[in-house]
Amino acid sequence: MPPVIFALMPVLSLLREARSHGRKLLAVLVDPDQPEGVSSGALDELVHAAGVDIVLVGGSLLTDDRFHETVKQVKNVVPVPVVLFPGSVAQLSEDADAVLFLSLISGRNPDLLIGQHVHAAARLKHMDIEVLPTGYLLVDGGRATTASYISHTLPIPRDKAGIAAMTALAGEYLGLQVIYLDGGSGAMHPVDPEMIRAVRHEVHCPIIVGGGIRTPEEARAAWQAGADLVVLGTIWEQHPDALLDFHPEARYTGHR
Ligand code: 1GP
Repeated sequence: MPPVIFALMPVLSLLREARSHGRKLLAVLVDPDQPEGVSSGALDELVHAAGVDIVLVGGSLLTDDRFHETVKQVKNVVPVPVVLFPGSVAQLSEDADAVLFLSLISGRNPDLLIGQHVHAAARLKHMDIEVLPTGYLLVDGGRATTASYISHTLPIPRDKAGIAAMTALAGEYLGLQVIYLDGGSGAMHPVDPEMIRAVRHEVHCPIIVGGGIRTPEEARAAWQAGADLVVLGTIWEQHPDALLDFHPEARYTGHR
C-alpha cells in the first residue's frame, strides 16, 4: 500500500479557522543564525511535546549562510507548517510551506513597505509556496532591537495603543490579511495586552504577537487580549524545555 500523505491546511485557513473558534495557536521561531545551528531531533521532540502549531524560520540579519539548510532541516522533521519570516529577499525558500509577505507598516521606509517586495515577487512567482500578505508592526519593547535598527524605522511607542490600532486598520483596508505585532526579538517587555486589545477591536484578520514573551502567563495575556498566534523565539532557544509549559491544555482562554 502506498504511504498515506497528509496535506497540510493552508496557513491562512489555519489562522482564520483558529480565530473563528477561539483556538489559540503557538509558534516557535527558528533563527537560522544560531551559532550551533538547529538540533533537528530536539526541535521535533519539542514541537510534538508542546503542541506547536507553526514553525517560523527567519531573522533580521543573517551573518551566516545556513538559511536554506535550516529551512530544509526543519521541514524534514516537523509535522506542522514551516513559515518563512524573512528579514530580506535572500530569505525565500521553496522548501517552506508559506511566507509572511511582510510590509513594515509601522515604519516609513519605502523599501520595506513596497520595494524589497518587487524583487521577492519575481522569485515567489516561480515557487510553490503560500504567500500571506502581512502587516508588520514593530512596537517598542524597552530596548533597541535588531529589527528596528536594521529596518531604519522607529517602533510604535509602547503606550500608544491607538496608533497601533489605526495602523493595523489601515493595513487591513489596504488588503493585508494578517497583522503581526512584534516587540522585536529579545524585547524587554512583551507587547502590552492593552495594545493587542485595541488592535483586536479594530481588525478582523488573525493577529500574530511576538517579542519578549518568556512565560506561559505572558503568552496567555496576549491570547486573552486577542492574539491568535503567539511566537516564542529567545525563550525556547535558551531554555528548550520551557516550551513544555505552553502545552495546549494551558492555552484555552475562551476569548476571541
Ligand atoms: C521576534 O517575535 C519574535 O520577531 C520572537 O521574539 O525572540 O523575543 O521571543 P523573542
